[in-house]
Amino acid sequence: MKILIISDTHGRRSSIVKVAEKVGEVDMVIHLGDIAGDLDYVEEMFDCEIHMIAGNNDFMCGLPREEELEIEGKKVFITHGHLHKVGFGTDDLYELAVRNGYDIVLYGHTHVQKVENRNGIYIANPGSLALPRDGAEGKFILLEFDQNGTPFFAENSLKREYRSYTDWFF
Ligand SMILES: [Mn+2]
Repeated sequence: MKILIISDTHGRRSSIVKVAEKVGEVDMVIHLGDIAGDLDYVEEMFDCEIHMIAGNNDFMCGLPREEELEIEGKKVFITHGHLHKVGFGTDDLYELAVRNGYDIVLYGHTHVQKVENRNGIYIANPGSLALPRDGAEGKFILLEFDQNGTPFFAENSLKREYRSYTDWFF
């Protein structure tokens, strides 16, 4: 199962087009907020299961602020992050994960790509597809699982040839 994780597209549709062209077919898309009106556009671009949540710039869009998912037997929590002080780090999210038994927490908002494994809990931010603060190129993550169910986060940018677990190990 190949999952595209994106965030903070802020109305820049070209970034959504670029990532769709780059990754080709995926099994699921998760958008972590600050979509800025492009909900329908995201739905159009990908023909698969899509989960989107509201960021601090998504007003009256009808999206949930946060969502709990089960993916490949893992308990996954998705949030934009502005309600969890992510500007100061991921301590809040980590504590939330411990309290609720989440295996994986995905967030955005900082526009900086970051994957952490804190005592076995994965906390990952794909960065911003449109307005990265960690370089010139839009960032995204491809999430896959190996046969033991271990998640594998491939940190990607729009510029580089994309990397995925399957490409590396098979
Ligand atoms: Mn934001």
